[in-house]
Amino acid sequence: MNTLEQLASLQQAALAEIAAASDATQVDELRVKHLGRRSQLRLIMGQIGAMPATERPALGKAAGQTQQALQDALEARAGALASPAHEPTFDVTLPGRRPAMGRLHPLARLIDELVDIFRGMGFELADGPEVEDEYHNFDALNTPADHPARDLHDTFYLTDGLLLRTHTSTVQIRVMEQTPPPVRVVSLGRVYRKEAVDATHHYAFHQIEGLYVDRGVSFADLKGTIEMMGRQLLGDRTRVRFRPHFFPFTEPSVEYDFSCSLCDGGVPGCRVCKGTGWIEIAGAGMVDPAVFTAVGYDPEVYTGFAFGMGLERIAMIRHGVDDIRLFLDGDLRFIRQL
Ligand code: FA5
Repeated sequence: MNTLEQLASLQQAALAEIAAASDATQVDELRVKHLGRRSQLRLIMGQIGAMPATERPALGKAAGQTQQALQDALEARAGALASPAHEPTFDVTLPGRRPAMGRLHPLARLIDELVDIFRGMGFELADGPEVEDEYHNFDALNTPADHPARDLHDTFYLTDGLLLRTHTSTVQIRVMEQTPPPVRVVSLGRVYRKEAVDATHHYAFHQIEGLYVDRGVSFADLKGTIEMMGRQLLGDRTRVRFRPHFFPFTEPSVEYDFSCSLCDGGVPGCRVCKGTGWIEIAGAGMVDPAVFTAVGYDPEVYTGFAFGMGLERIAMIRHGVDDIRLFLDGDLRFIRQL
């Protein structure tokens, strides 16, 4: 590399360093490095006197230009760093801003908890589609087209005989179609009904479904399982009350209530149980033999229980919330309080 080229490359490298300087101290250091007595530029300038006389004027001029360019750049950078744009524009003594922390929706937390409870009792998790066919939502569950129980589960019909499932009982059928007994599953998910919305009813809500089929499963197993769930969800003092009911897909059928976790037994005016001491929770029963026949299980060999429970109802009790719509509206002011 001849001297002219050396000067050019030195200048290029020094300008890049100066442009990258981020404070006044660095600018000063670069001034010493590139223009100081021991700088490379000074070294080159010192050697020019010994060069052939014909080359000296051009070299001297180039060295002077490089020196000027570096001086200008150092000054410009120092000026830029001192300008108001580089002054801190905030008060560094102010407390920091907290990052917004997300958290799980109360229904998502309840779902996780129920999964844990039932896994602990040996249940597996099953899933099924929200867009269902009439067969899985009604017919296989012993509810043919002319059955009056269909009226109670009026839903949103799609084309091609499809509908939005009205309950998670559809998953019972899907599991039994795929799996030979014994089965022990829970399924949690969203269901839909063409329902007038009020404080305790929504057109889209969540259910948990449980199904246990084996040889010799009895109503006592159902009671024990439900009681265990109630205690783990709402506390050890929780009691369960079974009332006779009707579902086409279970026989006998019940509705069950949990004792009120807020007043524990009928304090007049309790906002959770309305003073009755009990809260209606869900439906359950022993799987109807007609359902076993529909899925190819032998009803003479196998028995089983099933239950279906609304998750919003549980969340309402736990958090003392008296309007189901609050859980589903997505209003963060509400969700953040739970
Ligand atoms: C059923 O859906 C049955 N599939 C339950 C069942 C499963 C019975 C297995 C037997 C064996 P029901 O329509 O009662 O039953 O609804 C069950 C629960 O869902 C109710 O107890 C309630 O907690 C909840 N629920 C029902 N309708 C609504 C609604 N519109 N909004 C919110 N929750 C509801």
